[in-house]
Amino acid sequence: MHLIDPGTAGEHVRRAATLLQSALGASPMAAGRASGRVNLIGEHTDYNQGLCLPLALPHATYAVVAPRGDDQVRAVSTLAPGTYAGDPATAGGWAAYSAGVVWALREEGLDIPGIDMAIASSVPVGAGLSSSAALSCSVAMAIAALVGPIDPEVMLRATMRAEHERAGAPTGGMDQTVALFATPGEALLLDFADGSRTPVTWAPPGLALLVIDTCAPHDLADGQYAARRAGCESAAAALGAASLRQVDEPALAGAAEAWLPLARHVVTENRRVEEFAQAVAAGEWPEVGALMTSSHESLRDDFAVSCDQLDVAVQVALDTGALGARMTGGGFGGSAIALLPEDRVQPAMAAVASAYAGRHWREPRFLRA
Ligand code: GAF
Repeated sequence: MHLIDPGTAGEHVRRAATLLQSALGASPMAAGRASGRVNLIGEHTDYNQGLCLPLALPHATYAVVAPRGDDQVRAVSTLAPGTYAGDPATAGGWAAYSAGVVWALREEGLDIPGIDMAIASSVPVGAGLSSSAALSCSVAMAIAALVGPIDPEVMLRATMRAEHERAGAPTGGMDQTVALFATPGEALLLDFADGSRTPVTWAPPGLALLVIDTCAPHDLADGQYAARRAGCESAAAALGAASLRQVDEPALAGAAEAWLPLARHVVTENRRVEEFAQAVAAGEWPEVGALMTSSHESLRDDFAVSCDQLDVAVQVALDTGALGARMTGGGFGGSAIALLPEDRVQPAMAAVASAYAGRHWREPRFLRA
């Protein structure tokens, strides 16, 4: 049982550069970096014009690139076997998030040459910590370093298009936004109604944010995520609102339709994000923890995106002294976060590992945000 180390930028860039040379025979000309994230609170709100508060991890993905003489892309990664080679307009799977970014930047009207690229990362893959956005944004950053500055808003649109149109995951933009706009360790209060991005100081004294990767499989392109998004859109339409951001709690009173639990989660979650930001600013850490736990209950009971591994991680962390705990990210597997006194971190890790072993689940992994 150990904590996943973010490593250093130098070490990851060297590994990627060595791979570029050995697998593709190319010399790196530029590099880019983008962070993974945990979301402190505000889940499944981004595509409802709502509020969320992600925190950029020290764990990051690094891309190194070299220009080619044609318009093709080749991509290799220390995390995936094989090489993607071909027209970036047809890239799928993990290549949607690497080669697909070249396609998307061209769609945005930029003149991007063919690219050879290699990737290294310390963001655990499939853990709900935004490894996909860290990948696509590191590629966009490396290409910007190669061809000259690219407007970050164009990079945001392009990385989102790669995910929507090449990978087929209709996500909301939180992950790419934090990857492109937050520095490591920085939390950003994102408002998807007015587009504002407000830095929030996250430094709970004497407390640690433990990330528990349940290692339960998680896939945002498998239809469950899209179904929740469509359900929210139906709820807003039935309520005569442009999005659930325009809906308040009294407006839900008396509703009995099937979409009610989805709408109730989104509407109450937006309120929890506001209360959480106020509690952080006031240093009211027990309240911060309580809001995290309420968010988890809402995601479990109303939005139905939790799973047994997440629920057990949250409960065991709370039983071990966490002020609060919740699933983070899209759900259906992935990771939970727990706000713990420093001296409860090791006991919580041991207790979660033992609870998982007792249920014959895959061994969880841990990192610190
Ligand atoms: C995933 C998506 F990529 C985000 O856009 C967001 O909707 C999140 O799930 C849930 O809050 O990470």
